[in-house]
Amino acid sequence: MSKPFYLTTPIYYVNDRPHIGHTYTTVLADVIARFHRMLGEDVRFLTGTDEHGQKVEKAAAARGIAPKALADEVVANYTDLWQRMGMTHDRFIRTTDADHRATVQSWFEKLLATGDIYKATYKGLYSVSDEAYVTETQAKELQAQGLAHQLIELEEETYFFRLSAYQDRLLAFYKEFREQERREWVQPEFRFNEVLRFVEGGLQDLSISRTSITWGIPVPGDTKHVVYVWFDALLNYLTGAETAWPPDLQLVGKDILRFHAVYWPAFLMAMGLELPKTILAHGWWLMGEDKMSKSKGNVVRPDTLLRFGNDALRFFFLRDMQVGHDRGFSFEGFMDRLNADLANGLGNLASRTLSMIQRYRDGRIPALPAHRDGVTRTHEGLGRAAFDQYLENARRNYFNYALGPLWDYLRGLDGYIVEKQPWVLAKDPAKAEELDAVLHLLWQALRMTAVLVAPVMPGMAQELWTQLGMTGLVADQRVDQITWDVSMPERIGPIQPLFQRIDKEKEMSELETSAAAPAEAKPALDVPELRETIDYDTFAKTDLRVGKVLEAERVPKSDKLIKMRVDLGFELRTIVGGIGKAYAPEDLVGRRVVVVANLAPRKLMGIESHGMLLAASDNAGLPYLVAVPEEAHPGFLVK
Ligand code: ME8
Repeated sequence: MSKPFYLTTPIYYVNDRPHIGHTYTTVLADVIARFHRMLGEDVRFLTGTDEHGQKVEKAAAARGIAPKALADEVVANYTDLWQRMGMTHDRFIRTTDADHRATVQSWFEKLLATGDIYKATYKGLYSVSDEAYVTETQAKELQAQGLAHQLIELEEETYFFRLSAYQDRLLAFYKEFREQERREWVQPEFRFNEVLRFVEGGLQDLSISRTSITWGIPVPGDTKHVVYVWFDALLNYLTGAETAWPPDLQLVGKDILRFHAVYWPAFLMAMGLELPKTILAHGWWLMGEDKMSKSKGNVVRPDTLLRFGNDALRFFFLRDMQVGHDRGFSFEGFMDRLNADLANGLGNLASRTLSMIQRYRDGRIPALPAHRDGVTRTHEGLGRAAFDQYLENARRNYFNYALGPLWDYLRGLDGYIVEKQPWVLAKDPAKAEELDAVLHLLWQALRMTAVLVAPVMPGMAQELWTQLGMTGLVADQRVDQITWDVSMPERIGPIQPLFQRIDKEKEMSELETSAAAPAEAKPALDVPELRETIDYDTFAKTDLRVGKVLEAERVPKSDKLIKMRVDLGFELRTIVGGIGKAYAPEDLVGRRVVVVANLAPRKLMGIESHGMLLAASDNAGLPYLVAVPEEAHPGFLVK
């Protein structure tokens, strides 16, 4: 038996909850996993979390909790989200899992024995955010970008991996792959070129242990050292492989391509293991010009978008992102895409087709008539071409190029309906065969579309499948064996709209959370008048404090009020704030706020609120909480 198709995502750091960047990678992996299952393959799909290292140690220290406690908390966020989104991974691996620790320690020992790992002293600049030493050139670049504070000077005794010894073998491998297999080992092509240039620029040995931190897997026999987080992290793909080695496809963001396309294959060469077949590096979801990141405070959380449905989010991700390139995110673009392609587009075509079959044929699906005219045959041909193109591009993981032509084809069918005017044909008994041909073609096209899009929109595809009158699971179909002449059910199923049109204006006004649509929603400010002048003493009577939100929940029956437990350093308070239209409770937990601490308590919907949060407010009255840097502790006075 052939080995399973082995597919991996990066393992995510547990210093932050998932945002749509992480969600995108995992969705893409899940779509590919489902697609390969529908090709009849056995699939192993691995995802998980990267829990060791300085980044996580620091994030935990900032919260005043143990790294493992932070990891457990964030992992619960990930596993809960993946479960709600119906992800089909076979294992969620954590680098704190015992079997992973064993993998890392045993390979460390073996490579030490072969001389691929050796011990020496290292001095250099280290980037905390990248968890990596930087070269002088890289340090200069970071300084030029005003990011010098991320660099620290480290001198330590360290274990090195003999990366320099693999430069030629790596280059030979890349070249041979290109020439012999005529494929991209790194997808897309231009990213492969970046990797080649990097390796041609020369490789230095890589420090793979740390003495500056304790949160990591101890180096066997030398426990002053912990294993470098990237050596630890990359080996997760070995721990989680079971019988599926080597990986057929490894998905990564472009930010971590170097680790996967240079260090990782070098480690594997040293281990004498087979290399992955393909590394796919996708681009970033941007907010404006910037990468979405917690430190920039511009992240969009998946739950904000999941309100429109899991399938809708998956479709948007796959359809809008050209794999390999960056893409700016906007709520407006998100809603436009769903309205155009799912409410109109597929949704409209399905409801028109099904209701015509209902109305003109009493729900019975017409068989393929012997005589079809040129127009109908043309659309049959266009359909075959779009379906073939879909399969070809999906096999290469380029779903945007699969979905685009398919949706062009569906749009063409709208034109076909207009041209054929079934409502006119229905009035003329002599045109019955022509009407049958139209209805049959539309039904067939929708049935095949349901199969093709099932990996992308599992729920909606199944819904469509059932409405078309098909039985069983669409996911059990072979996506590469869809044919025109299937044995058809007699009747269609009950009809329901596939996707509700989104009321964009209403949503835009409701969605303006801190993360939402920064550039789009700039209300023309109608600046309130300046209030009367006061002296300092009057101002100083207001006791403003830094607080930290520990818990937050909506007040039942109110869309505005959120009840919070806030740590003021010297005491815990219950504060009810009217910020529920702009903030979700889960976005508030952990957040620092400014509290008017000496405001007399008052009751809001029966709950005593002791204090008030400072927030700016726009014309529509939407609040924008005043931000406080993470370094400011609860209890600090604001003046
Ligand atoms: O790098 N757009 O973890 P991480 C698209 N632990 N994708 C994005 C994104 C964005 N704006 N932001 C993040 C790590 N991602 C390491 C990986 S693997 C052995 C160790 C996605 O939590 C993208 O896939 O920083 C990126 O590679 C990954 O999240 C980084 O997640």
